[in-house]
Amino acid sequence: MDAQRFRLRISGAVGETLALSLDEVKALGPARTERVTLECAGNGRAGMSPRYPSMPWIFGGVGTAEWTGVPLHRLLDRVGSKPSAKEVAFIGADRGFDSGVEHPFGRSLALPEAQREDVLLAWAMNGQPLAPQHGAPLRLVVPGWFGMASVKWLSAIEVREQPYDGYQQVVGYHYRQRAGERGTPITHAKVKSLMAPPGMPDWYTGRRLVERGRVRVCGRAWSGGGEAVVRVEFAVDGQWRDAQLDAASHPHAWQRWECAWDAEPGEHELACRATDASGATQPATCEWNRAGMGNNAFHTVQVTVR
Ligand SMILES: Nc1nc2c(c(=O)[nH]1)N[C@H]1C(S)=C(S)[C@@H](COP(=O)(O)O)O[C@H]1N2
Ligand SMILES: [Mo]
Repeated sequence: MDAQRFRLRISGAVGETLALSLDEVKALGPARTERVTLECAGNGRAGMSPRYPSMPWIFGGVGTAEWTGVPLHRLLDRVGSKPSAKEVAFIGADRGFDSGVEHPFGRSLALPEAQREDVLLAWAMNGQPLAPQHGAPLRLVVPGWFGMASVKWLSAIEVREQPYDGYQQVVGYHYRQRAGERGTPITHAKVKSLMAPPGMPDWYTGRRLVERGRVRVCGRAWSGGGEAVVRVEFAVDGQWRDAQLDAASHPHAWQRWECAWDAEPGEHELACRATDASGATQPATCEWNRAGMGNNAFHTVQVTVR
């Protein structure tokens, strides 16, 4: 998208309809930077069987970045939402088909959620201008939610009195057992942890080869909805122990954890699991759902120690 010609339109149940240039968006108020872990709701889909024919994510559909932008509520305050307003819809510039239905990528949030101080209209990532693949020139960043809420290539905002019925809102992003059933909308990310597998890999199987002796295994843990991770456990062959966990220094960014392991020769299974402040923890296997969403089963790694 051409940043010079870019206009963000805001309309609907507002006092004033606007079309703002990128500079006008930046001038809405002081910039704010948030460190946010964004995870795709489909991360882990490859581990659910039978597998839905979408991106076959294993573990890689997650990352953490510092997003700089202006709180969306400054724009909402500026245009003045009507008392009847209930939701805010965000429409990206990209269009496509899913199951034969043409639609733009659009998502909505309830008004109070959209008014949170940390929901940003972001134009920078890690101190650099937003890259095209991450939504340049402007994207929404919704901390605590799975990635689909953070609409990229943002082109229009609609303040609504009726629920938004876009395809990605009502058909996509639900936990469902069967096609066509109503299901449960996907919102916040779930509690999850990953480890950096120690040693070196056998490429095809992913099994790791580790030298005997003291090994420091480290990883990251996060949760959604602003819940901090309060505990990470690490297991060797099913024997769980507490790992050392860094405090949550940013409310929506993953936390580092580490655990020492005295590796003894043989075949072993390593695992990690996190628990958040609400008490939610990771299951050994995640309940299947049709689109392969929200798989937060333990991360396990098979290791041969020599
Ligand atoms: N306009 C638009 N925004 C979008 C999407 C999209 O397809 N179109 N994908 C969403 C999904 S499913 C995810 S997981 C995140 C990915 O953000 P990233 O590419 O910066 O990692 O963007 C979200 N925003
Ligand atoms: Mo996603």
